[in-house]
Amino acid sequence: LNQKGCVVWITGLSGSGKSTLACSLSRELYSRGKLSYVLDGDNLRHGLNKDLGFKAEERTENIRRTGEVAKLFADAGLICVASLISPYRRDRDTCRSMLPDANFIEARHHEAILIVFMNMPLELCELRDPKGLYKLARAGKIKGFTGIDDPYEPPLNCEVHVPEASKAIEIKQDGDVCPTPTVMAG
Ligand code: GGZ
Repeated sequence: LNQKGCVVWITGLSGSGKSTLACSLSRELYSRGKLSYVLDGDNLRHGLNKDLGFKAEERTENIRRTGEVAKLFADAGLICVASLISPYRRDRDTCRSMLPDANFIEARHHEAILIVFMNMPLELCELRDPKGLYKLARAGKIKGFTGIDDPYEPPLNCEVHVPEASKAIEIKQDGDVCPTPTVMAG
């Protein structure tokens, strides 16, 4: 196996298309003969992170744990695609500090992290609302929902910026948000 491990960390609001991008990225990598593994926030919360809720310190622990697992996958030589809201800059920085910077990937010959920012406006995520969670949050039935009454801090130093929906995301008739292939190239 001639593959260097790395972490692709996808951050963005609920409904911004993170999971869809993670999934298509993983499929594309497979078709190019690369081993990858997707760590999806929502899925991890059913197992590894099932003891965690959505208070700030719980989100921090969620990101820290996932970052450690992502590092293990990268150490094993896989491309680990992590898709979590990861709303707090400090938590994403913690993950970054666990892994060498992507700028050094060639020089250092081992794992690195790339932060991908799904820059989807709240209005569009809310319009899409695939699980009806924004509706519940607006009705006050979910407290501390990211973008509604809990903050999302956009990255200041991401390696990949997926621009807002009008340019890069196509909303299909069935309501699925699908990142265009151009986003994934390179
Ligand atoms: C944000 C919430 C919340 C609150 C439940 N805030 O879009 P989804 O539904 O399927 O994925 C979201 C998921 C967020 O899990 P993460 O592990 O990615 O979050 S974080 O990185 O902030 O720790 C959403 C659902 O859980 N969900 N309650 N209050 N998202």
